[in-house]
Amino acid sequence: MEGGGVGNGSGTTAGTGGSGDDGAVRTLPPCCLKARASVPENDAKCHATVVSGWFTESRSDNDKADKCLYYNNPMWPGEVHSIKVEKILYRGKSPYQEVLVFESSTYGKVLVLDGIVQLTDKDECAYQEMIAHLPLCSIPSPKTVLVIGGGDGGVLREISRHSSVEIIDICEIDELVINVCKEFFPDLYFGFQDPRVRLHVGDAVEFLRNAPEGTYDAIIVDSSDPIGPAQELVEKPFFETIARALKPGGVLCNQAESMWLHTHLIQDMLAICRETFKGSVHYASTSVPTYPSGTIGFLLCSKDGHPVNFLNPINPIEKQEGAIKGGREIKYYNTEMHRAAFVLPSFAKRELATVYTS
Ligand code: JA2
Repeated sequence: MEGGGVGNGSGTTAGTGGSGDDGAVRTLPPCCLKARASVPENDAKCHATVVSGWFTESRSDNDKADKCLYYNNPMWPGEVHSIKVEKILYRGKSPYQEVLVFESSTYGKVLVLDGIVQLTDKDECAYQEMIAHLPLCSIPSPKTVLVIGGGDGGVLREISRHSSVEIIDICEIDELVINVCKEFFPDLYFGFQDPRVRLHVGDAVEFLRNAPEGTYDAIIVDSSDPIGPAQELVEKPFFETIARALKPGGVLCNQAESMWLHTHLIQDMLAICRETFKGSVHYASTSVPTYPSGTIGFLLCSKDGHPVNFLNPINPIEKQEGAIKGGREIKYYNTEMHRAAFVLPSFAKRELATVYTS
């Protein structure tokens, strides 16, 4: 499948700074991307390309594509993923990233940022519903919610099913993502039409720094992979600003990659969150066929205050008056899926055990 991939060269060691206080320099595992992502040669090759009717994630630019070389993404080395294209609908570039939208043969419309699939019509429900309802169904009556990223609007759509919610702030850095989703993904952009939504276009770190302490009941970090604009969003200072902005007993749900591909990254994030959040910290996952390895996870954290038992939702979606919003039924989430999301296979249990709380 893969020939000479991007990022298989040098530059694989760096101080992660992440979980340890010892300042030790250690070898980055293949999934820990930042050192590799910053190699300009790699950046230059990470472009979305459609060749012979197929989109391939992080394929090389056109001249290399002619030679049928596939350049793998440093976050999932040794594999590439392709989706059959019916029609390219949009290609553009913002100051932050390349944006591509195409109609696929089997997954409906697909949104791609910097060569990486972000969502498809067919399976977006499994991601958006879980990232929103896992935190919001775990606390009694969420009122103030912040979404970081999420410029497609899907997470807003799901939050708006919760009638207790009064304010939904969203901080998305890239206005082009919002505008493109408005045009091509009306079922997601629909989320922006809720009058409780307040849109802030800008940098999340700065937004959080300016947020008064103890503002939010829940913060949802719907970020793309930590290469490019989302790089800072897996680091300790970011989690500290999140914790500061949460109310006592407030919760964080953070996109946390795949247990098949990114154990080291998940371990680092779990360790940082255990230091930062004094309540509970858990990893949950959901099944998204168009993401590499077909699964993606979330970190669920609570600030000290009222204890939060994420594993047993006390604010069930079935009791939400506004749960069926705009006639759109919930497709994926239910209370059983909520509980099941925290059940880990044995290998992941073992690998996360060193940093896991039960
Ligand atoms: N996709 C997004 C987003 C925020 C704004 C726009 C698109 C995602 N968050 C999730 C991406 C997961 C990628 C897995 N490889």
